Amino acid sequence: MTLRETDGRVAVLPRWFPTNQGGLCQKGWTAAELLDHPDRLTTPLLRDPASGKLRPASWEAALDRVVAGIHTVQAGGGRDAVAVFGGGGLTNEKAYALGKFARVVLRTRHIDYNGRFCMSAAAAAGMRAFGVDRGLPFPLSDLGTADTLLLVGANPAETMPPLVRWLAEQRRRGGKLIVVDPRATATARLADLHLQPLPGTDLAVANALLHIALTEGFVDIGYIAGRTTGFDDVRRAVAAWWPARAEALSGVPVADLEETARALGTAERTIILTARGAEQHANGVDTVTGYVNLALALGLPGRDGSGYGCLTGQGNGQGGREHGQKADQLPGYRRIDDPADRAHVAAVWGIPAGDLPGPGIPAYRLLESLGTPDGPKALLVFGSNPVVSAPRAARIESRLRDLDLLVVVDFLRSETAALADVVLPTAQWAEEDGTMTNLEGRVLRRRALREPPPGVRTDLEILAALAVALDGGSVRSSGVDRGSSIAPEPRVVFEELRRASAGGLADYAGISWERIDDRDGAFWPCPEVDGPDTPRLFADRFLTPDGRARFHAVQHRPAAEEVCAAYPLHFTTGRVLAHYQSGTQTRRVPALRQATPAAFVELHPDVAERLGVTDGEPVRVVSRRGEMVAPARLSPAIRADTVFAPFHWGGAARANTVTNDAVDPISGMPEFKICAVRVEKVNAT
Ligand SMILES: Nc1nc2c(c(=O)[nH]1)N[C@H]1C(S)=C(S)[C@@H](COP(=O)(O)OP(=O)(O)OC[C@H]3O[C@@H](n4cnc5c(=O)[nH]c(N)nc54)[C@H](O)[C@@H]3O)O[C@H]1N2
Ligand SMILES: Nc1nc2c(c(=O)[nH]1)N[C@H]1C(S)=C(S)[C@@H](COP(=O)(O)OP(=O)(O)OC[C@H]3O[C@@H](n4cnc5c(=O)[nH]c(N)nc54)[C@H](O)[C@@H]3O)O[C@H]1N2
Ligand SMILES: [Mo]
Repeated sequence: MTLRETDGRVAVLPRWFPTNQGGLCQKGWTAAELLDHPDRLTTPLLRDPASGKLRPASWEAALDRVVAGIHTVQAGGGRDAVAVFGGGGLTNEKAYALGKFARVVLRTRHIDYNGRFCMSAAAAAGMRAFGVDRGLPFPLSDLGTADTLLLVGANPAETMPPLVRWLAEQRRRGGKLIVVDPRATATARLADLHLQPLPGTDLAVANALLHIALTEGFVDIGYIAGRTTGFDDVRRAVAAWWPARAEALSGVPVADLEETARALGTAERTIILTARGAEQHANGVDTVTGYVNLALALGLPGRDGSGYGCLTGQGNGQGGREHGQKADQLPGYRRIDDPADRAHVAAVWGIPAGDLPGPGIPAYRLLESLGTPDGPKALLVFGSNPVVSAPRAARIESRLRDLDLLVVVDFLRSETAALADVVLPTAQWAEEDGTMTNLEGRVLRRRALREPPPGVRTDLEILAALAVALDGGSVRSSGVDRGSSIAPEPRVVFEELRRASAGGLADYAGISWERIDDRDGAFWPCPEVDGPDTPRLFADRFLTPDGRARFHAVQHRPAAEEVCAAYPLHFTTGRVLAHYQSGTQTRRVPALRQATPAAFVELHPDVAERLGVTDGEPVRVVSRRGEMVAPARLSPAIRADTVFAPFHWGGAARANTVTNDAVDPISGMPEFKICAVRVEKVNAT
């Protein structure tokens, strides 16, 4: 988008770009309304010990409080007593600086971020199959030319509206769109075929599709032999997935499974995409792997106009997962437990490799450990609102309250900021330069329109100031200048990021801000300034050591929590068009609030009738963790054994009070998309 400021008023204008072709969604059109919003934080806040309230304070007093708090907890509990929590909305520069700040200045192993709740299942599956994790290994426009497009657990009509033009283009050219979702969403209504499985059964569906592809002879034997390893195990694993068995588990009719397998297997150009519906499960990595296996068996990845991809979520959901805010990661997708990777990054950072901490722990486990005897006692949050967005959120809220020091850097008073000891006001997206990497792995520039309001600092300025103030305390080690390790200027940070990522999987070495400006961004890997970038991966080889993609045999597992007499319904969660994430931003925009003023519980009319509930009447959704209350929204579009709620609200309507905190054993992804509940009429008790 382009922003224009006239007489102090900022207008949003759509901009033509290869991905959106001038399209914006309602949240884009209204995004500038928060820049001068009355709720905007313009001064640091400190919790007053006497009243217990947050009170405006000077930057000096606020930073002093942060530094003293960090020194105290590290003196008592060692370096790992401080933890950092980041976000996939941060620019590449900020994500990189945050990881460096944790490892070089705080010297803690504890850093992770909200992408763990978002991209981690697909990321882990992509790494183990292809040797790299790039959401789409091809440009988004390929969707428009797909003859068959399968969307599994994705609702882009509400979550990525500008993408819908590619679905329309695909349909216009005669392509077939198949959507897999327990609800007949706005996206499913665009499809030729809608499979409506029970939540948590996507892997059974994938294995049955591959079973049918094998039986009917759609698999690409030459591709499997020439470009992959491990197919024999997968063939054995799917042999027992007769379509009727998958139908019994998922409720998807055999005829629909067969139609899907044939559409995938006979098309010239076939694309399979997953999103959070399939991924946010305690078996998320295996479920994605099931669809990757299917794509590989059909010979899709690397074939022109075909492939597997995952629809990446947040504004910088891709770049945010590449440059070191993940517990086990260093910039450029380097691994913090790999000696050569540590040596490379330590050299760029000017510290001995031995000074780098080891891997930390994934987001939910980190949040759950806060304030416990063995866990961190201080937490710094940049770009997340876990009080609303973490699974089993009441427990996380109480862990945050147990901390000795909670610092939240935000431009609004989020539910998490409301619990903080120190809140630091930061700049918004229109007020700072930087880069973001989109769902195609394309690095883009974001230019500042204006200065932040007086009294507000950027995230980088805050990190730089903290580094200076903390140096000389508990983190001092001889001969290393940690105080000046974080540059406040985004461009300086980007230049360093290029060097730190050089030679890594996500190699930005050849990408300069000028190069991005001159063209429509640049796709990583891009190792040479004068060399090409990489819009398409896998044409000749995969990024595994032997260049072959790896099949992994995977089997369906039941949800971590199954329905029973006391909790007879399946509960799943997700998004609505008008709101974004934990809602901190969109709940404050009048037009968006008007579009969807409050949370709701989507119920099938048969369930409502059984409960004696009418449309709009408040209902209580109860799980073993807790309950939420919101008006019932009756809809025949949802399965009768499943209820749905959006997660954009806090307080009594917080869906995450109800969700289960089971996590995927490989990725740490929480099971946001299924748990067992009962629904009650509120005035009945
Ligand atoms: N309006 C809006 N847009 C957004 C966001 C937002 O908050 N609001 N957030 C952004 C971010 S960070 C992300 S990650 C993306 C997410 O984008 P999506 O993945 O498209 O969003 P969700 O609504 O979380 O989930 C998609 C669908 O999964 C379905 N689903 C639930 N359980 C299951 C299941 O077990 N199997 C299958 N197959 N489907 C299931 C839900 O019914 C839902 O329609 O959206 C991005 N865009
Ligand atoms: N039940 C359920 N829960 C879910 C999901 C689900 O589908 N169901 N989806 C999960 C997913 S995919 C995601 S991505 C998470 C997202 O959930 P959160 O991590 O809570 O994401 P946001 O609401 O975007 O929180 C960002 C916060 O940081 C602030 N912020 C924005 N930009 C910046 C910045 O540049 N710097 C700083 N310092 N602050 C900034 C915003 O004002 C906001 O308060 O929720 C997860 N939770
Ligand atoms: Mo996300």
